[in-house]
Amino acid sequence: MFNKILIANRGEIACRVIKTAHRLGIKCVAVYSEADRNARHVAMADEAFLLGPAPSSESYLRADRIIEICKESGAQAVHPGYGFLSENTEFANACERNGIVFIGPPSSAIAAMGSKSAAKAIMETAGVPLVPGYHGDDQSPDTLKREAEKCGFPLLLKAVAGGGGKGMRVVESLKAFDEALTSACREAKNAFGNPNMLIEKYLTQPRHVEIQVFCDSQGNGVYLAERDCSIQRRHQKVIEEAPAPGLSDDTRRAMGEAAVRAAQAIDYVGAGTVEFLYDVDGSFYFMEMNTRLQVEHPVTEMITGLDLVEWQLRVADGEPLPLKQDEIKIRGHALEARIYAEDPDQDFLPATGTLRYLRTPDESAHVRVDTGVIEGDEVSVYYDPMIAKLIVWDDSREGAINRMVQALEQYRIGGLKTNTRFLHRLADATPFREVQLDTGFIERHRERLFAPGRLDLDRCLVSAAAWFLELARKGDRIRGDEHSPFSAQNGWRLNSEYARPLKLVVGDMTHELSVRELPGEYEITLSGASHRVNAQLEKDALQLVIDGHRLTLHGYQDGDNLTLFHEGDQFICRQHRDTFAETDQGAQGSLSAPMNGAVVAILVGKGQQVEAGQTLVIMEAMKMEHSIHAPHDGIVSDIFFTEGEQVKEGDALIALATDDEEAA
Ligand code: MV4
Repeated sequence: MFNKILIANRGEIACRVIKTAHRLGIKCVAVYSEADRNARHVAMADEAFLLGPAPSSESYLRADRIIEICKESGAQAVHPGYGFLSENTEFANACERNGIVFIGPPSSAIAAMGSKSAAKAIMETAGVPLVPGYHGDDQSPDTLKREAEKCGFPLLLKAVAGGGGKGMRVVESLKAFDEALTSACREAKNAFGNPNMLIEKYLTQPRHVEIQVFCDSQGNGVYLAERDCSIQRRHQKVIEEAPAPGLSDDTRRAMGEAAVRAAQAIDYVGAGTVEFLYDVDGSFYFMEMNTRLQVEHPVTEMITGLDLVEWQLRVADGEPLPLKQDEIKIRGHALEARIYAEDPDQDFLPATGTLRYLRTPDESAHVRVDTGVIEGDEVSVYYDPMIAKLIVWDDSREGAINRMVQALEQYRIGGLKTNTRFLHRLADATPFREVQLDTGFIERHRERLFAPGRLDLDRCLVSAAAWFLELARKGDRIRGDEHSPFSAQNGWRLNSEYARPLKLVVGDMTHELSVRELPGEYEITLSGASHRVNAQLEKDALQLVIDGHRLTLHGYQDGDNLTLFHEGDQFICRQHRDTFAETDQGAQGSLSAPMNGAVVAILVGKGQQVEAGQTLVIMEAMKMEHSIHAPHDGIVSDIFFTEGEQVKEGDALIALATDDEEAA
């Protein structure tokens, strides 16, 4: 077995690989960018080397530098994780040329799966079911049209060089085919440098079911059950589970054996995933094969009890597979939720900032947290804004769902927006519990998933008031804490026989409460109702009894601001201090950057007349583009940045004068 490996990745997967490697007594070399100097994976490794500046192209994608560091550190093998160089054939070849073991498949296998049509040809030979359609080399419009007629409508045009949902187009009828083909080819040529198309019968409600396969260098191959990854948003997986609900043993076996045939058809070695479209009638069709360890591999580990990274290390070191097919058993059900720094209420705009407050659920045989961050870390613009993967297991799917709902309630993050409430809503949704799964789930249940918070406003206000009151009681006022609601500015004092006002601001609403301190409890009055409240604040936990109902809330206070966490939701408020003069933060009429990032395109010029909704600027952050639109008709009166410049959240980008302002 290796005595030292290099992990050519960052974040949770780097930490996860290090954990298994250390358990096997293998030393770990980490690599990091300047933005990751203090990252968890650097701290966990035995040694670490700086790659370069933050941008991936100057750090985690620098194959040459990584090879150099392997030589310098004496690492015998490289684990690429997922993303970055994990499916880069040149890197895999460079490792082989330099006598470094690439912990993954042969580069020939990676290359074979690189083209959709080539992959389908291989699968056809291997007897893997394909969606009815056409994937030939003859790309003449007449041939494609003839094949489209044979296939029938609706059909999907898919770019041969596309993937992950890019370069797909639904064609509803023969009449629409010519124009759709022309436009799809043009898009594919621009996006992938290859206009070639394949045609597939369009499945209207497919599920995404994928098989975990493992092959060793002695020609053995097994499947480790399947995962259902149908809950996706814009081709990003949100919640994954294993096994796929409702999949029969016969279908599991047929799908698994087809997946192993697919892998062995390309002389596969290592961990791989064969993705299938699973149709409502129980049939399944090859979609694509991923030649890396997937993000969602932990759900397979939870139901099989196996460590897939350990298998990767053993197989890469030339060992045979640890188990034969009939020794692989699955038990129970597992779910994984991907916790992201993003704002579901702003179309999942990536969030950046500092994890000022971070509390994770207690880990156990039922709950696992794979994360690359700790409290105080920055979530930067340079990389995927994943905070953690939350994985749960129980004897049944229902039990696992309940574990997930509970664990999400215990996952508390303060300091930046996250998707935990969205995940909680999704996991707890009746249609999800009732296995109404398909790739259109999120869109179909948009209403329920994105509805405003359901917390009882008055109870939250009373709880927040109790928090601030307890803060005072604990003597913060003695330290003259200027954030205390009892500081000199508003003359609020405890131990007074009179009721005193306490104002809390929620959004743009100011709520007036009045508080009277009674022996051992408070009387808090708002909206004409009085509540007897006993409260104890210990660190971030508030023990409350409100009118006899005892509960515990957790909170994160940042100066005047308080976030209370309850039942997977958050209640955010600010204590109102009379002396606090709100100022207009933004320059009048200016459009500011919604997050840290780079200006990639300025689509207007100074003095130009624009219309409401017109795209003015395009920014890039976390590998995603964000358009900034004109909020109203007007004239561009100033532009504050040039293309390519980095901007910070809140920076004014463009000044837009309304026509009458301009006329004045
Ligand atoms: C399809 C399909 C329906 N019919 N192919 C999307 C990404 C790429 N992996 C293939 N995808 C699809 N191919 C046929 N013939 C629907 C999808 C699809 C999808 C598939 C899996 C998971 C999520 C998806 C979201 C949208 C569309």
